Amino acid sequence: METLELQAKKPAPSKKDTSISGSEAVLEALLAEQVDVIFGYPGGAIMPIYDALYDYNDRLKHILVRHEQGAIHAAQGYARTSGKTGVVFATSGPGATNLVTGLADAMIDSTPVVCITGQVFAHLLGTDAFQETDVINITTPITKWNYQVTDATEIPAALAKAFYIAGSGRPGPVVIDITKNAQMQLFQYAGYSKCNHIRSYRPKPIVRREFVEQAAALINSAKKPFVIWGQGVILGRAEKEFKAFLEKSGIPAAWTIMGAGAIPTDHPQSVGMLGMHGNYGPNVLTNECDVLIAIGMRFDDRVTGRLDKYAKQAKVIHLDIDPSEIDKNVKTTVPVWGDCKETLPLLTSLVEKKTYPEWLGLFNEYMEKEKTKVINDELNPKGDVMTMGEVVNILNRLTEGNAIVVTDVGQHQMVTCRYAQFNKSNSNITSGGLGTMGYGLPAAIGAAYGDPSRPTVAIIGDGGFQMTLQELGTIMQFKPNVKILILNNQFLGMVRQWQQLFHGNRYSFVDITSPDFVQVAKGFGIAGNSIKTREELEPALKQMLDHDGSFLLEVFVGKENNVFPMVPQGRGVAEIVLSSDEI
Ligand SMILES: Cc1ncc(C[n+]2csc(CCOP(=O)(O)OP(=O)(O)O)c2C)c(N)n1
Repeated sequence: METLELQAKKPAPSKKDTSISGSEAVLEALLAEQVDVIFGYPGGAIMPIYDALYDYNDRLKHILVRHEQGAIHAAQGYARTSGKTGVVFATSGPGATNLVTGLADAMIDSTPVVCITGQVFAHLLGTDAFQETDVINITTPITKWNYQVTDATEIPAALAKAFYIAGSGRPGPVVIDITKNAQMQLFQYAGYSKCNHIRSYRPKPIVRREFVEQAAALINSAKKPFVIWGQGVILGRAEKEFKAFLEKSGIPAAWTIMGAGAIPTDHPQSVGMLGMHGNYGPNVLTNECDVLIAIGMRFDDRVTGRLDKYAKQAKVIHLDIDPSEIDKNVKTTVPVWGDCKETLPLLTSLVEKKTYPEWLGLFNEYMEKEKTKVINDELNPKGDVMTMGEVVNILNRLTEGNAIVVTDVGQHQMVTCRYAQFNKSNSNITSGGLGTMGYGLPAAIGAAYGDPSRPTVAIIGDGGFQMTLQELGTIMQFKPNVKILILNNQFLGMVRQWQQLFHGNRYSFVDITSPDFVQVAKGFGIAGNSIKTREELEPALKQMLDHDGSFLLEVFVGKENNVFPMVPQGRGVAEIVLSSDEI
């Protein structure tokens, strides 16, 4: 046992000695993978890696977060705006378990993240050692791959695999758990080779041309085809290919929350957002199309509503890189396995150039109805009370739709996704699948590192902000430029909405008291402002955007405003309602 401890002391290397420690091998791997930022938090079981980092500080930027959940959400935000893999360091035990929410979030939203966790000495594994947790078993269902390293010689290959698996095919999170002895162990280092192949792992299924041909034939014979797209288009970097397909085929297209921004929101064929709080037309007309073409989306229940009432009349074409998504929720007529960057151009070459003026017109008619009943009042409210929609609308104007918009979870998230203008891809950063409150602030920090060329605006509720506001400390110390916009309705708004609509107005623990957020920000050296009136809104948003550095703006909005339209839980998409009277 002592020998393991003694290995920490590295003997003076002889000239030909190519030995390095496991910790150095970790950092060499990160350099070879061109990692430019690590989000992390140190502790006992990862101290050798942090010790080595001391000498790599000029080449690897490390952001010390205030909680490991902040580290992984930041890495997720970074991955989503940069298109690269986010990297996290955390210690064993509580450090590693604090990553669990983020891992689950990254898993369900297909976000590439590599988490390196320290672990107790190999000889202590299974002894309930101090800060020992079985990270591998805990994280197995919420990682694309995880692996425990107990011998330093394995580190280069394990990390090469980790980066390959996290970023290839359908991306996802990977955990590499490294015991302390392996971090300290010296070994003969033969360099780092990137991994681009693993036997038994096929990240991209082989495209079957006959399926693409069948899909094209179905599309060419359709009268009312309808495209629904998701994040797969963005993850596949297939925005151009997608636009070319849409513009040749002339088919109206709607997006899932995760797909927002793959083409500009105001594209003439973009007919709105799908799902529980999506637009009226795309939801209703899902049940009227004759061919439904799903691209890089996974038929989440928030998108489909009741499955036995979902698009039963339609033939379904599903393009997906992950064959396990085919027929998972919705029975597919033609499965088009493959990376949509490859399958879309093939499909485009086979579809006829068409337009569907009447069919597209129907979406526009439905949009007019939604405008009259919902959108106009949300964007231009008559009373004095501010709405979330008008805040987002003015923000669109001021940023000209070019901002990175990060949201937390709740009403503000739905309103933002409905009304934000996205001109660029990788702009809508949100926790779609897991719906993790507390995601917004740390994800915005990472998003700002991932793409510092654009303003990052984090739109967060008064509830969710209080879940991870300690990350203001990270902003204070490392100064990423993050504009924080708190839409304060003084309630846990989304839960309150459900209690009002479906639980007979019985408001049970949704009334949340907040601190003076501007004072809190001030405590962290961050400037701020808080406003309650419409006259102040535009100047305050300008002040926030023009401020040199991070800024917190709190806007008080209507306490009991609801988000509509809504597909009430348990109903079909065509049963979407425009107001509470229809429930
Ligand atoms: C970690 C976590 N806990 C609980 C929830 C359930 N939940 C979903 S939305 C919501 C209310 C959010 O309130 P707030 O942050 O104030 O945003 P608002 O809905 O008012 O915009 C809650 C509690 C969640 N999504 N995540």
